[in-house]
Amino acid sequence: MIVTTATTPFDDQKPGTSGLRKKVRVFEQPNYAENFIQSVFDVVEGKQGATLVIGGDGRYLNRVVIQKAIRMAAAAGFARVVVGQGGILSTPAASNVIRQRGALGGLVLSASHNPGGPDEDFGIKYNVSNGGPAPEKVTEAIHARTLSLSEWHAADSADVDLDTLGEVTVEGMIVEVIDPVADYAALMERLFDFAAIRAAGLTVAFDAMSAVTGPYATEILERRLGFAPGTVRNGTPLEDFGGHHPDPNLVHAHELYELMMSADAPDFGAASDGDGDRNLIIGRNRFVTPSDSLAMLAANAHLAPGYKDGLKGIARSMPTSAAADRVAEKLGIPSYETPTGWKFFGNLLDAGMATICGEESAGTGSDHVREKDGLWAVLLWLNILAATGKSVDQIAREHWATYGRNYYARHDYEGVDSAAADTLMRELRGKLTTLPGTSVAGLTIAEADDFAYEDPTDGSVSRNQGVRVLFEGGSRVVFRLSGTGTSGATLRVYLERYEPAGGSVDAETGDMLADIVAAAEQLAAIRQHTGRERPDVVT
Ligand code: VG1
Ligand code: CO
Repeated sequence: MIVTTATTPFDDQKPGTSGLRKKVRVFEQPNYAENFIQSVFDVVEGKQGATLVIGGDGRYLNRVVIQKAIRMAAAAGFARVVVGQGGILSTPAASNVIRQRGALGGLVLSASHNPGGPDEDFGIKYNVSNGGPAPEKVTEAIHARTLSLSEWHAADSADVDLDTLGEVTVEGMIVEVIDPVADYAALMERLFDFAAIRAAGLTVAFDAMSAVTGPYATEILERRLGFAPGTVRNGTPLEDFGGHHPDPNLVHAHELYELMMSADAPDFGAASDGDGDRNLIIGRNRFVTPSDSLAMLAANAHLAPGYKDGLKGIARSMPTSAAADRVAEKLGIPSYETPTGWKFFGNLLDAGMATICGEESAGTGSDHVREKDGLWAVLLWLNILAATGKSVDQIAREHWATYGRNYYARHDYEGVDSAAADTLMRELRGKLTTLPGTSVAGLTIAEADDFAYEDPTDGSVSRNQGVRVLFEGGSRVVFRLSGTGTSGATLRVYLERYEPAGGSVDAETGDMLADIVAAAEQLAAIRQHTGRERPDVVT
């Protein structure tokens, strides 16, 4: 039986950079998850007879919300729900299942790199039929629907056993519980030369951060590629990620970093985030920034079977360093600069305009799915190391000798008072037109703007995507507020300095960025607005 429940709207269900993310306590309010899911189903057309994919990163509330979503999908007219065993699907694996199954879309339950547990974060994101996050026009329609919702519908059925593979029926709808790893691992075997990686004799440390990539990495790295047992660390997904932030950066993955800088370092180290779409790459004694990793992967991708015919184009988000642009230029292919968030890459990938995409926030991916993909980046790196016989350090040094180096860092100020953060951004925006030609901290400002993007495939325009101040000589600072946080505001300050080939390409990042850090402080009065002496996280 389908039951209709009366509800009233919540005024805080606007999806951010990557879906709706809130504290678990917020999601636990009566009707909260149901209202959002109903709004998604009300906006999405073509549900009758269609397939919906559901899975998440295994965090606290994952199973509860999956059961709700299944009952509501049955009421919405879907013919089939495909769900990962145990409720598990990494974000890239969910994207792959949507594509492979010709599904109408999917619900990806995750708050990604945010911590999990009863007092931490949860999230729901809707992905469309290409496997990618819903574009802005869809998320805007979902938000509009949340504001007028008055009822939601669900089958009056018992919980589905998510741990047993196979099919059951809920109110006439088939629920198929699948192995979350198999299709994804098969895709990776098609893209990369597993035999060459196996034969290369590399040693690897992969930190799954007690999050969703554990089962994927164990299957692919330890079973299929034959790396030693123990290669995958923290490989069991936990509802609270062991109390840590599953964020693969130098702060939260510091144990891996210390290992990779030590005398016992293996050849290659990597980590992924809560939902498996990010990657941190550290070679023996060589950290690679995500922006550099994107550029180095693009420059060498042709060495992997899946990319042997070359790339059609490279896309990066605006705050990501311009290192990848130089590779595109050398390859004679177009480069694209998009707003932050993977949803802006989908159209370029669908149109065959870009093959590889990336973000400074440790996200890299390609047209094999429509999400960023942490293990994909790890495997492409391993394929490149195997094909060249070079170390990560050698690849990095040779890259900088050819292209020059984009020194890069991001400074995050977390949990800042929202009103103060808004004032900081408003004041910055207010003076943009007066900045060009002036000097700050010894740097001359060439241009300053608020980034806007016009999608070349459909002409849609996204404004106010971050304040950029470009200095003469190619350095810059970018300011924007995070769209994934769940309490207060997070100010992100992105710092970049270009050093041409033949220049100081082997210096300390902190030294090379010192004047830009000083300029950022003067431009935005960060101390005055936030009361902070220094950033909480430097990546
Ligand atoms: C952050 C990153 C952005 C990324 C987004 C989702 O967004 O900066 O590059 O796409 O997280 O990644 P924001 O708005 O907080 O800066 V994930 O792995 O959290 O899905
Ligand atoms: Co993520």
